Formats: sequence, C-alpha cells, structure tokens
Amino acid sequence: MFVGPAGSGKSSLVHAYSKWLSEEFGLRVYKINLDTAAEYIPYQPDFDIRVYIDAHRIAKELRLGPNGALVKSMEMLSENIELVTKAVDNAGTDFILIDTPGQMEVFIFRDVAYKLGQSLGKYGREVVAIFVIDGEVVKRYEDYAFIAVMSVALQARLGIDVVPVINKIDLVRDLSIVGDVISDVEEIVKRLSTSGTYGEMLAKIVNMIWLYAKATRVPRVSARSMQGLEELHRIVHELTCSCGDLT
Ligand SMILES: Nc1nc2c(ncn2[C@@H]2O[C@H](COP(=O)(O)OP(=O)(O)OP(=O)(O)O)[C@@H](O)[C@H]2O)c(=O)[nH]1
Ligand SMILES: [Mg+2]
Repeated sequence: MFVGPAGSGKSSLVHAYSKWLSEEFGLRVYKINLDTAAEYIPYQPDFDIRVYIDAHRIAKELRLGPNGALVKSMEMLSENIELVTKAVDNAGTDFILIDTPGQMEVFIFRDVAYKLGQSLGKYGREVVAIFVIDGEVVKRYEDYAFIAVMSVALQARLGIDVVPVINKIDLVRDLSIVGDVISDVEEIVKRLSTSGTYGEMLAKIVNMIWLYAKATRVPRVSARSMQGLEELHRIVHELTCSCGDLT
C-alpha cells in the first residue's frame, strides 16, 4: 500500500513498480485506486474506488468544498471497507498494489486508514506500507528526523510494517545528503548532534527509531526513470517473505 504526502509520486510509483514487476519477472499485478478525488491516474486500475465513491460527485450532490467532500468520501470508504477487502481477496494475482489519496492527512488521520490496516492485517507479513517521500524535500539532515517520526506514526496508525522510500531521485542534485538513511545513520546522528540542543534531540530520535526499523535500507527510487525499483523490491521481499534477504 503506497502512502505519502500529496504529489510525492504514489500513483507514478504504483505504475512504475507494476510495470517493472510484470516486465522483469512476468508477475501478475492487481492495481487498486483508493483516491476518491483523483482526476488522472497514470495506470489502468483493476479496482477503482471512484466507481462507488467519487469525491467530485459527492461535492456536487452535498454541496461541499473539496476538503469536505474528500473527508465525506473517506468516511464512506471507511463504512464500506469490505469493497476493498473483497477486491483484495478476489484479486488472485502475485502482487496487489494499493494507491491511496493525495491528502495523506485525510486518509491517515481518519478511521479509514486504521480500518484498512486492520482488514489487511489478516494477511500478516504479506502487507507493507510504502511511505513515499519526495526526494526534493530531503535537503537537510534534520529532514531524516521528520521521515523517521512520520514512519513510526504511520506504523502506529496502520498497524502494518512501513518502508520509507525516497522518490524522484532523478531530480535530486546533491545525492550526498539523500544518503542511505539506515546505513548512514551514524553519520546523520553525528551531524545532528553538533547542531545544538534541538539537533541533539533529533539525533536521539533518529537513532532510536532506526534502531528498531525492520527494513535494512531506505530505497532511493525514481518512478520516472525506473531506477532503484530493484532495491525497493528487495526490501519488500525481505519484509514479506520468510526466506529473508533476496541476495
Ligand atoms: N521527475 C520525477 N517526477 C516524478 C516522479 N514520480 C512522480 N513524478 C511527478 O510528480 C507529480 C506527482 O506524481 P503523482 O504520481 O501524481 O503523485 P501522487 O503522490 O500520486 O499525487 P497525489 O495522489 O495527487 O497526492 C507528477 O507530475 C509526476 O509526473 C519521479 O520519480 N521523478
Ligand atoms: Mg496519486
């Protein structure tokens, strides 16, 4: 399940990863769109929530603004979560990719994310949330604290494993700062520790959170150039398969 802030590239990554999985391994992929307000989706969804719940339709019918309509649509999705679980149960493919709404806060901080996490929980380790972060947002070492805290918050909210992924790496000019968070954690902590009390606090947060992180690396990918998808796949495989590291 792909979650993340507006415009971080969730839908593009669903498209790129599904293409990669089928072209690389001949795997069958089922794509689910849960964005009730999506106007354009870069892939052909196999299940599209808009058929049942469409935020634009709701806005017109109930005379609501865009946020009100989105909130209402998420409430409706939450009350009809079996629509999604049935689609998941009946997919019968090797992979199921779930695209979630752009307004992450509406999705995450409402009942719907929790309910979905609970429903998908029955699949145990086979379900992971990919937390998509825009690579252009990672500009300072402090940003890693934000990513770490958000990952933990998401994990607590969804109740399923969360893998942070840095997307749009093709646009990132200074790759030295967008490092491999987990293996570079010592360097990040060292840099943060030298920037005052606040930095010290962030260093402790980052250190503690990555210490408990399930994934061993944070993949840097590009939905546009398809780079890094193998790395993303490795992590997904590591977390979901009892066979351990793909290498
Ligand atoms: N250069 C570059 N652009 C990207 C990449 N991934 C996505 N984009 C662009 O970023 C914009 C947003 O991408 P989407 O896939 O719609 O992002 P999203 O998270 O699904 O957006 P919402 O659902 O509206 O929140 C689009 O213009 C994409 O073409 C990438 O890896 N590299
Ligand atoms: Mg999208």
